[in-house]
Amino acid sequence: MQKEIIFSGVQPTGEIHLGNYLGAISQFVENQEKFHCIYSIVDLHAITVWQDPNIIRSQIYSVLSVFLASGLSSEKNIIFNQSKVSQHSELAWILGCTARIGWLNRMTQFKDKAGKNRENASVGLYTYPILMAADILLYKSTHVPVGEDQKQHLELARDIAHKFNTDYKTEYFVMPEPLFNKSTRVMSLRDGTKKMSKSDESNYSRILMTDSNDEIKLKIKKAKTDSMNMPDDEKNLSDRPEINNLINIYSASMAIEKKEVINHFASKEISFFKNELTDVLIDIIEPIARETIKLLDDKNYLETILIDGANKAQVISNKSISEVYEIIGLRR
Ligand code: AQP
Repeated sequence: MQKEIIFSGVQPTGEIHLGNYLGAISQFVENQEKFHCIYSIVDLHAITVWQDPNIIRSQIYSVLSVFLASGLSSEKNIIFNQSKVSQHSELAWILGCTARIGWLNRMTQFKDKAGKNRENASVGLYTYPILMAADILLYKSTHVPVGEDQKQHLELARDIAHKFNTDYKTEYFVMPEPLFNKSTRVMSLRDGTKKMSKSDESNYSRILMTDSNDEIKLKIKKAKTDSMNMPDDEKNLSDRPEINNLINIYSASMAIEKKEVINHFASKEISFFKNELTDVLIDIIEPIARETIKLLDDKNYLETILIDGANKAQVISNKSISEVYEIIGLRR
């Protein structure tokens, strides 16, 4: 195995959107050339919020199809769904005995996701970062791609690894380092202050990686903006979150600097910019959508990929979990 190992996951909580693609999957594709990568469809994380048993399986297949259609190789990487590898849950229990309640109480994502109805949130949502630590540490991952919202969870994984190593006088767990994404956070097309999300009620808030060209056109046309023309300076964007978001999407999609986008469209009408943005998005999404839809037609093939990935993941995770049991004085 190569020295540097990446672990990252995507929850099958809905259809993959442009935010998931620009913020995660396109980076996964780049990373597969440089690292040994383990990409998991983290279904056990997904059920921390209720998921319909009748659709979660098809959502797993749909995430996998977008992975493959975007260029992720099942040969170069280990790709599987988390529930197929029970060592994730086993290690999460052990690490849950290392993590401290005070540490979990500081996790801001739980506070955001549970909202005002905290007493009614699942215990799984609260202990989610421990399962994430297990995902990472099980494979001795050296790097974890993180956006702003996952930084705190990675820090927690490092704290858990450090405490485990100290408690058991070992250097067993590797300290995972963050790998910061280049691209910006993609925001909702209906509200530029809210993240584009699979679970947003409005279909018009997100562009799916399986949207048709007409749907992309319509969603960009309907995307909320203001009545001014395009800005000619980045400073003028501070109170225009929706236009700022569309410019960020253009910049990330074209892999060019934001400044360049602003200069190119300075003072032009928003409708002109929207048309250009639509073309850019269609160029990226059309081939991925076509391939995704084709792959979704062959569930046996998709299942084979997941089983094969899980077998490879188990070779590593089985060894790790046995070693961990040995360290804590138990035997499997
Ligand atoms: N809007 C976004 N912009 C950039 N990156 C994003 N990611 C998610 N939304 C955006 C990145 O996609 C990866 C997979 O995310 P996830 O499925 O694990 O969970 P999430 O961040 O909670 O994604 P969603 O789409 O918002 O799902 P729901 O609605 O279920 O919560 C991660 O790397 C994430 O940073």
